[in-house]
Amino acid sequence: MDDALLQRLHAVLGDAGLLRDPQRMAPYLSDWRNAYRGKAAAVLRPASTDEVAAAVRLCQQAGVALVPQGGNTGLCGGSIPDASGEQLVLSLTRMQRIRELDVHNDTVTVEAGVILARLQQAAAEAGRLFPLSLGAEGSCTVGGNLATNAGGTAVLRYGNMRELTLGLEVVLPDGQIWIGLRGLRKDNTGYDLKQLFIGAEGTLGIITAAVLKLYPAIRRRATAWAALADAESAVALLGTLRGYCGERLSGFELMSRQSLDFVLRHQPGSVDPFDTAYPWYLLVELSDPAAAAALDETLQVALGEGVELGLLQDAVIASSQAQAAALWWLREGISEAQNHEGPSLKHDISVPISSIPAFIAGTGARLQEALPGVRIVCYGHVGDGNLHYNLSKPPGMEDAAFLTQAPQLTGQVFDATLALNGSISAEHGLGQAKRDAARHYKNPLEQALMRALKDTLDPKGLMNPGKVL
Ligand code: FAD
Ligand code: 2HG
Ligand code: ZN
Repeated sequence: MDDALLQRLHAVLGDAGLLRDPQRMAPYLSDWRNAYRGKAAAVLRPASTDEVAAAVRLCQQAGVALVPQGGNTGLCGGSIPDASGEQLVLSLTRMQRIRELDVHNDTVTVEAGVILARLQQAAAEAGRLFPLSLGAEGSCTVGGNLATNAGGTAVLRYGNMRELTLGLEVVLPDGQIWIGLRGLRKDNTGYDLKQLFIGAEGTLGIITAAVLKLYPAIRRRATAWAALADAESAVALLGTLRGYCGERLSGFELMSRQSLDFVLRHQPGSVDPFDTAYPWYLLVELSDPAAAAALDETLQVALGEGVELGLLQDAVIASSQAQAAALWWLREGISEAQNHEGPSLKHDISVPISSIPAFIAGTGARLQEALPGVRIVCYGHVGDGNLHYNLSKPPGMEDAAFLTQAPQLTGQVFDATLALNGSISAEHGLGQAKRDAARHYKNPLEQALMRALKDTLDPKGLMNPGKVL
């Protein structure tokens, strides 16, 4: 790495904006699970859009690659540099301003480094809801949410990040600043350029700010935990609940018994809501802006119908906010609990909702044949057709032996996904984890179109190289 470049960057960004000390750089160079590790010549921490643009221009002139990073909670290694030590991490975490909250337009303009939970809080203080909700919300940033087109537990009702975005500000790979911060719900003036950068995982430019949609604050919630015999029942129940509750159905999360077992084993204070073990569980939530909405009653009637139809084996409705939080913790705690069981092979797949039972039955049987005793931690946003179909080693197996099986196990899962016209990445992106798999599984014409866009916007290939494409 050319020292002159680092000196120029230092002149633009100052001491707080350029880290070279290995100890201070360390947290930026590995991910949450320690599954990906890289090296970097420095970590850049610009504090404004102009500083981002100046840094990008200098790197462009010097031919040095940049790896954008937000909260570093991504699960596919997208924010981690390669092993060369020649790349620079560009962290947006100092860009923390909520620039404007327009209550009458129901929009908020935020900088990329704002933590999602802080944005939710700001919306609540203004009597509004910012609905994106996910387990990492205390650490992930709006920029990362946009770059991965994040999903989470409220997509069923509000859509993913793509659907929550009206405008963007982006520093392009040549250092120009595209200011597309329009808070318009209607704008048919040609191609919808913001959608190019959402879900691009930092390969087309650096998102510095966004205009996001706000919704009415939620004043009433009802939360239930239900037990089921199989995934068919969950899919059938989704239709039944929608019929009863319509738009108020805002959460519909499925978990296998294996998933709950891991939480009960590893998350202190977690308690099984039932005395008996069941094969599958659902967490169902209704929500409404009207404080007077009789949600508990509606949920009771709807779940009663589920029992009558033979879809549910048992159900309990939370009688307090604390109980509701405890039920949500059984769901949100799965990801971390699985880390305690050795390496996990993560598969964030989606199939049409109607195909979920066939996916679960067929893939489970094939995997048990391939590796008897493999523990399938299947859970997720079943109302979106999105399963986290994660695998842990059979009890007693060595980590290394399990990892040698990874390619063939993952191949089985992805083949089954494709056979049902599904996607190998529903909400976490491709990053470095699934780049090669995407080459194999994604339609060649779609890949060629993506490559053409990349080459047009980033001809030198300096924006997060080695990720996605
Ligand atoms: P990072 O991890 O820092 O980066 C992610 C990608 O975005 C990288 O490719 C990076 O280069 C790029 N990037 C970051 N900021 C910018 C920017 N400003 N401009 C351009 N590119 C940028 N994800 C879900 O979708 N749904 C879930 O339910 C969910 N639950 C999770 C639960 C846990 C416990 C954990 C650890 C993760 C979970 N995730 C989930 C994954 C992760 O939180 C999301 O992908 C999140 O959107 C990443 O945000 P981040 O700020 O941490 O981004
Ligand atoms: C969730 O829904 C997240 O809990 C994380 O998307 C999934 O860790 C995972 O595999
Ligand atoms: Zn998820």
